Amino acid sequence: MNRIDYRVTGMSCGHCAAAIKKQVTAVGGVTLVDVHLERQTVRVEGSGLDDALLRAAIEEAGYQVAQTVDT
Ligand SMILES: [Cu+2]
Repeated sequence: MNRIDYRVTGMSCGHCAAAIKKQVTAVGGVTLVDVHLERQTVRVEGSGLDDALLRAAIEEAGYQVAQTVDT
């Protein structure tokens, strides 16, 4: 199992969180998506996670991935 944390800019409410969750959950291998609005982070857990696909999914939802957060 992998875990990747992204810093995502532009998320402001539950609708933003839901939009990101919907897109990212559709990426292969993803088992958990946890959006933290105050920290502006998105945590993704799963197996065989593809960083490029996850970033694309977040951008497709309409948000910018600023960086990956070291944990
Ligand atoms: Cu919103």
